[in-house]
Amino acid sequence: MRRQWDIFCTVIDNFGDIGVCWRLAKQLAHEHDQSVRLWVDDLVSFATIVPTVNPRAQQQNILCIEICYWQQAFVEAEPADVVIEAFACELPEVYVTAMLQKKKPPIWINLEYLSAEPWVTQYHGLPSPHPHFCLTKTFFFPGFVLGSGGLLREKNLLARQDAFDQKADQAFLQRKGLLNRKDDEIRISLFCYENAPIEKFIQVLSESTVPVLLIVPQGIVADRIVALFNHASSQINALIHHKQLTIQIIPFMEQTDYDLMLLSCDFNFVRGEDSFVRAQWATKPFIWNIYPQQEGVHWKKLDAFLTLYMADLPVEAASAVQAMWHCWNGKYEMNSLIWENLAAFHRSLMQHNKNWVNQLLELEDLVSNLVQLAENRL
Ligand code: TRH
Repeated sequence: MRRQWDIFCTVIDNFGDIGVCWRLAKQLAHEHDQSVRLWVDDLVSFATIVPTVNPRAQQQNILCIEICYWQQAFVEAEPADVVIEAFACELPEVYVTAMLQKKKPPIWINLEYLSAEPWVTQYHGLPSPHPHFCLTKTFFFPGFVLGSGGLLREKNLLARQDAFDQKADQAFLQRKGLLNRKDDEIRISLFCYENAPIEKFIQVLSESTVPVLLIVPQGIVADRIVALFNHASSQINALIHHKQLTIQIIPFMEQTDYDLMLLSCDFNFVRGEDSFVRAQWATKPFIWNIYPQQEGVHWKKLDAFLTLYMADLPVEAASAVQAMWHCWNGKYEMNSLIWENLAAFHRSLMQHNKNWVNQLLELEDLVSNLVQLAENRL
């Protein structure tokens, strides 16, 4: 049944919050024929990953989704049938009051951050009554196992990935101005936080026995790399050559193109939540830079994922993956051996990732689960 959905998204920092909400909005509208309104408090960040977004428009329609600028002074709006509060962003007071005034209060869902920790299945779907009003929020936890809310995955994801053959890859490289492939080259996309051992890794890559192309989107990390080489040219589109390593700094891509880049590269360094999930669908070996949290609580999250992901991985490959991920997140110092050990398992990791994806495909996708949950309660 066609329902009205309101998705509320605050951009805390970076692009993950809006990245997730945008995928969610598109899937709800295009695959489940739902009427979607997306409230975002930072249209500039949104326009960085979706350039058709006009950062100055209070209200606009893109791909059949109504996008509204969520201002501090919230304009009154009729609440939808289902309200998604993404990542515990707080709903505007006037909106909550309007929810109360509806004959049938909306289904209110708090979409939480993704985690592989075992407690997720216990908390997924739990109700939380509002302390003052007669409204109940439901906690929705994405995850990698049965009993969690699942992962964002479009219905045509696999077909689109299959269609990305050599010819499509070539066309993609040309369209984005990326360098052509060299024989035996290793192609790496690098998207990470500042806490990753970037300079050390660059040193390691430059000593590689085969040519390496490192593709880096513009930003603080790219700035650091440019500074490392005292490179004179402008940061965006800079090409830096050092021994076996070529670094190409590129403009930040539109989200749909970023997904293609993950398919195009041999290794993907990803971070946060959304690029981390997309790298898994791409099936190329990936290295996760987890969003650092206070008191190191992110380590539990990282190791919980490794435990699940590596359950069927032979021990040598598993320890190569773990060593690289731990180094990349700052547990030990990075060195060539760590990287070479991991790179040596490229082929077996490709196979492992296909199996991992097949395991994930057995779960219902996040948006189908969300629609189901809402329908059950409406
Ligand atoms: O930007 P992030 O660091 O976002 C993070 C996480 O969501 C984290 O959990 C949250 O707490 C924090 O923000 C506030 O990394 P993430 O999640 O991978 O999101 C990046 C988005 O940017 C993703 O949708 C992919 C997109 N992207 C592009 O569209 N083009 C690009 O060139 C690149 C590199 C990324």
